[in-house]
Amino acid sequence: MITRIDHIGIACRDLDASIEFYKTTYGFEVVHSEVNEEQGVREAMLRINGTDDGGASYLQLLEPTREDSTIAKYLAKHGEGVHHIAFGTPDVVATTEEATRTGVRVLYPAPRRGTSNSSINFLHPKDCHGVLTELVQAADAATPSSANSH
Ligand code: CMX
Ligand code: CO
Repeated sequence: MITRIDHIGIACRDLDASIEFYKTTYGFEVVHSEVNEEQGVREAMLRINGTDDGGASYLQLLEPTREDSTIAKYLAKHGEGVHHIAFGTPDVVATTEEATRTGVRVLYPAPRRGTSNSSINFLHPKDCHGVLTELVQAADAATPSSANSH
């Protein structure tokens, strides 16, 4: 089940320059930043709307940390721009299984660590009409089993 847009991921050559652009043009503020070495990114999350309880929507600005990373490869081929969309779900494993059943390729056999210790997986863009699609379960999202225990 997908419940919201979590973020739009944007590939940047210079993270600080992109942050400055979104601040100057729209007044968006960085609410979180981190380096995710597994994904090869330095990233900043800019909140667009919502609250901090996992219900917000963000822009995720992504700068590569190494030349062999996904974002570096994307920048070399396409230049800066929208890289992926990310849907929020309370259960990333169940949602990826639903996608697999419809014939869409899921990129990881099990979820990996995303921003702020979220659990993430990706659907292949070639199976999603050209859109790289991320599925995100927030770290504090209640899973169906834990929700039932209350
Ligand atoms: N959106 C749409 N199409 C894309 C794409 C994207 N972001 N990235 C690649 N493609 C297309 C390419 O254009 C290419 O199409 P053609 O064959 O028609 O030219 C095809 O997919 C293969 O592209 P590639 O450059 O050879 O790229 P790879 O197959 O090596 O990688 C993918 C593509 C999706 C497997 C890889 O980007 C990936 O593993 N993504 C998931 C991880 C990720 O994106 N991490 C960074 C963000 C982390 C976060 O959000 O927290
Ligand atoms: Co993302």
